[in-house]
Amino acid sequence: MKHANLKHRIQSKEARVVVIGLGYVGLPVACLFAEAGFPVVGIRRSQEKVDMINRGECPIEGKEPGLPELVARVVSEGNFVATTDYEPCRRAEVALIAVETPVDPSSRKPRYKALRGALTDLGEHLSPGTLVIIESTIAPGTMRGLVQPLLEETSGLRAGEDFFLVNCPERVMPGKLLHNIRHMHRVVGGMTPEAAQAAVAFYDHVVEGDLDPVDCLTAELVKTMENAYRDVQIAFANEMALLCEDLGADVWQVRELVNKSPYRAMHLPGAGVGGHCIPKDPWLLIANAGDGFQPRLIPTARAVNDGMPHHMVDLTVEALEEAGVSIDEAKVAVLGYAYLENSDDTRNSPSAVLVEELRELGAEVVIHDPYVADYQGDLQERVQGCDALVVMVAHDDYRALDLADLQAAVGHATIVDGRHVFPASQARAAGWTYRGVGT
Ligand code: SAJ
Repeated sequence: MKHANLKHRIQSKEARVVVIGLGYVGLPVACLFAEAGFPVVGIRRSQEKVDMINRGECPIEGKEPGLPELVARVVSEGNFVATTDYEPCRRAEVALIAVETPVDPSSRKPRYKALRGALTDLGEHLSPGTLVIIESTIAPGTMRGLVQPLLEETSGLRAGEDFFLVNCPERVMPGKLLHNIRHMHRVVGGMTPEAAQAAVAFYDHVVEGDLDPVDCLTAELVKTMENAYRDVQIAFANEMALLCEDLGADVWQVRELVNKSPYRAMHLPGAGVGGHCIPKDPWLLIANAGDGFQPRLIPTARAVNDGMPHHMVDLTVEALEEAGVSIDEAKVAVLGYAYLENSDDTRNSPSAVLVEELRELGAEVVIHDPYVADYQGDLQERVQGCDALVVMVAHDDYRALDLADLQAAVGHATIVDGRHVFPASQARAAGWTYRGVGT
């Protein structure tokens, strides 16, 4: 299939689309292209999830405005069907891969098991003229070093000659999946300029933001670098919080005044950095760097941020000691288990690290989180008789709390605030023993 024919089929929305991986990236993408009028087949390994989607039900948990309705609509209109079978790839003109790309917790190197599986299965069913798009976040150099060779080896076709190859990194965020796909700018990295052009024509049907055609390496760098940037910024804020604690200052007041200075945007110190992107992408960014590059800032920022849940444990031990309670005799309530405020997502949650360490120190730990099914329930009841409350997530529910109401339920009024939910002066005036990140 010549490039012109593919572009025509894309522009007329006749091009048959396959989306491999129907998670929080692939499912909304598949539905938006189906809504735009393309015939879309989604491929997922789990038959249970495939059946759920084909019933018009959305398997993504958490609040995703518009997504459940969109899934139901495109399935009922017949533009979107899910399957576990890769056979539809043979007839696909656009094949999009959106599978997870985790990092090994000890080696910090990418684990591409899901990506290799998707590439191999697609390659075995790849037809000439197909536009292959990788939306997964990958280490710079992966398109050239893994994706292209594996697709060529399993398909017997040549990238750039027989099929088009693109990296268009996703920029989704839990809670705003559809909004982000529609409105965020996207880099479109083509192994050839023609590939990038075809992908720009494809995304133009769904994306209202800029579509910037670049080469693959640039696209891989943009995505991993934008999240490494955020991790370093958060690490700076956390280190300044530790400095202010040491000097007896209030980092929240200092931060507010620093940010009055032009071009300053000091991020929020906190109890840690969780989620599916920020803890992982900095490691992807530097994964393929050679001996000529010595990463210092990226690993250091990761270490600072990974240290914050441990710092919260130290603050808790300290606060309890001031209240005359030993950690190994304490009952501690942890408020918040999700990695992000007003979310049910617990991936890489800093709270998990804190809970494990508190229990290792002998504390009895109860957990509350209004969004996480295992930890929902009446907060007043959950904190009954606790010696300390540790605030790990700034859920709106916690910001609305009245400390006086809480005090009645809690034994020793001790609070350790990891997200500046309760201003120190207010807590101390109410008679609480207070510790907080940065104060
Ligand atoms: N956090 C801080 N201080 C901050 C900001 C965040 O401690 O100033 C913590 C959060 O509590 C959380 C973690 O960092 O534990 C990550 O928070 P996040 O706001 O970065 O949310 P994520 O992980 O969902 O990041 C996503 C990213 N989007 C993509 O990868 C496509 C990120 O690039 C976005 O900047 C971010 O959403 C966003 O702005 O919402």
